[in-house]
Amino acid sequence: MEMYALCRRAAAEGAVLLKNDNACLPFARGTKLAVFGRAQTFYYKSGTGSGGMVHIDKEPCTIESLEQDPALQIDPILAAQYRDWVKRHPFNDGGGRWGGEPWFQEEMPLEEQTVRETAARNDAALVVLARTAGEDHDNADRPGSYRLTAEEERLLSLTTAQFDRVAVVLNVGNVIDTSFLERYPVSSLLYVWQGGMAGADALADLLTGRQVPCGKLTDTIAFRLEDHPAFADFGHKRKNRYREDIYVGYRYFETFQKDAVQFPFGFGLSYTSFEQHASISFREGLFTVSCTVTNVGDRLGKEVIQVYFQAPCGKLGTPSRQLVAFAKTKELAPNESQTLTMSFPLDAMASYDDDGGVTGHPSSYVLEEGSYEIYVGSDVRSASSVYTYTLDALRVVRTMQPILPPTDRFERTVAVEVDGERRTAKAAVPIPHVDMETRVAHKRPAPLEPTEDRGITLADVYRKAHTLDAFLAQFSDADLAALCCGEGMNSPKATPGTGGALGGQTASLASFGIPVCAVTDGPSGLRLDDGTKASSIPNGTLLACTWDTALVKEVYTHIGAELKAHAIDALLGPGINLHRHPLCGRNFEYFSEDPLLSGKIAVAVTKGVAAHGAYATIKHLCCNNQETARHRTEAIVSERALRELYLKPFEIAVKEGERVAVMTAYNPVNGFCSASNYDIIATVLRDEWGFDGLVMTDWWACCNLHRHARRSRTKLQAMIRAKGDVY
Ligand code: BMA
Repeated sequence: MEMYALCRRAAAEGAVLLKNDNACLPFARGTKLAVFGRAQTFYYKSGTGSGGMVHIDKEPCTIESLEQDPALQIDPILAAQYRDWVKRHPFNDGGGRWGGEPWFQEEMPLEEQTVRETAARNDAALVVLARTAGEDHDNADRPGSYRLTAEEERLLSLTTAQFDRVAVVLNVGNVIDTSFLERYPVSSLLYVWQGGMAGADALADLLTGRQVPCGKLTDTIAFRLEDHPAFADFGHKRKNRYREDIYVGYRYFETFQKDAVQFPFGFGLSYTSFEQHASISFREGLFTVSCTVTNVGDRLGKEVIQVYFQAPCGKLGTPSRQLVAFAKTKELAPNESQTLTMSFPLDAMASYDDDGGVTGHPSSYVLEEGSYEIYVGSDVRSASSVYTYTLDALRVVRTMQPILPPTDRFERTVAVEVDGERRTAKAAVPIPHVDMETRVAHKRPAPLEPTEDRGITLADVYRKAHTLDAFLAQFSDADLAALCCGEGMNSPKATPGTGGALGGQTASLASFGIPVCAVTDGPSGLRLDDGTKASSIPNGTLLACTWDTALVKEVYTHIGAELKAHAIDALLGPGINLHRHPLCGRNFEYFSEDPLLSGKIAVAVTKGVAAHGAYATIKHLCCNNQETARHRTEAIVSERALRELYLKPFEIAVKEGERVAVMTAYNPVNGFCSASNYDIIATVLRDEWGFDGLVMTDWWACCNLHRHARRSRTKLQAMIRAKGDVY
């Protein structure tokens, strides 16, 4: 499918319909529609920073797409009033300074009389609210960011007072406060996120019913921001103790605070409705879920089936739900059925004992004895139990090397079972003794005996005419040092406008036949700072909300073709850090609060990019979960939370993806800068996961050789020691 049409379909498939009273949507053909909200005069195709900035021929604009749509009659008087007002209050891009763009654009004040007159002329109202965010800037718990501005509140108040049907559309990068649903009788609520170059057209397709919403939330939406478990430990400039531990998102809310949830993880409405019947079998350590979905409504539609489990609370304490598999139907006509098959191994339900062996098996993934409940459904809350697997005795699945002990003592959330209910409790985070310096010393590779230039080239190594060691032994120290440093942005040695160049950037390295490799951002399309045009695709959150790995792969296959056409070897994306907190400025690039979904979408991205020979760079390893003080704020995390949550998407992408490169994060984790973090790169990524691909740092990242040692942008031996490749 041609790229624009594909992006248009993808942008529609990732939209999430959360409310649709009295089938307000889709608007029937010929509906006279009044479009409110100054955000109609533009469209956020992505967030700001490196995850955006894709140059395209024509920027999308919501009101233009709606006016051009033959199925809608847009009120011309109101549209003119907005255009006229915006002429006097133009879009504020912060003067084009990096990170200068505000998160929102000022709302046009409305008179009650205007709304009353407009209501007399129209059948329904559409209210467009929009937000952006991005690199270097988190969102904030204030009007114009997470919260509505006074003008936006007034807009909702006046429109819901004058119109029987009001649909609210959110063109946003992050989840924002939707408590307004409790204050105003809004009929429909549709998250369209930031849908790339075709996003405004996709919105028209959804409002007219040409496309049926089938997106599902990849985050829990809580009524109150302060109920989010990471609320107290987010945004600090020096350190954040991850005291919520593994209880992030629905792992917290479904276990401890169900009533704080406005919309649950995995939830999304359609214009039609489905019935499902699931069965499950278990053979040789593998569960296979079979679910037959039937469209029992009167419109085409797609459904996403999700499989969750609840492990026994046991000694470790576990969440009430964990996503373990999912699949999406094809487009089903009314009365049409499709049977989806999803499987997962018993071992996928293991938990990691980082607590000095409270289960008797320290540093091990274990399956504690007890009942494992399997749930199947179309969101985490309504999924129903289809099977109970009982384990008579604890099983050790795998014993690991303990890594990266937290650098602070603090109390973390744990789950304890009281009268059959799981309650939060606090327990001291374990600080296992890990003598990394000794381990590093033992693993130092033997030095190569240098030789003179024997004329061995990289191509000879590729052809296996010579070993890599024989090739490298020819290098001078200056050659070796040059190989460890990239350059850019906009290096003249690589495709113009790209974010970085690495490999054979010196005459000497080039003489050994090492090509110059070009790398460029980003997750929402090729960012070419010289203005070269490229396809601007839907943002990461939107693509994840499709829950459709085949579609994501198809979109990124086109990105792979564009990379090849521009002689670019690696895309600096996908960003796969977890949505640990709703305010993180880069959530729009990232996928979800859930590690499995994040990992599986990442795998699809890598397979798409690889289709034409390029690499995808999974980033930022790890715990880049906020933008405030992102270069220096330390993430202090338990080993269990690292392994079960923050490393997990990277593990899945490395083990199941294709042509994967890795970018480490700016921030330190438990005292060590990610760029030079021996345990994350050498112990886990290289030794445990067997990754032998390229590991690059983030741009101008800091390194440190010892825990909490002074951080420096020149101490690259720390990066090399940790088995990173390129600074
Ligand atoms: C850094 C990070 C990365 C990005 C890189 C190159 O600041 O934001 O995500 O890929 O710049 O632009």
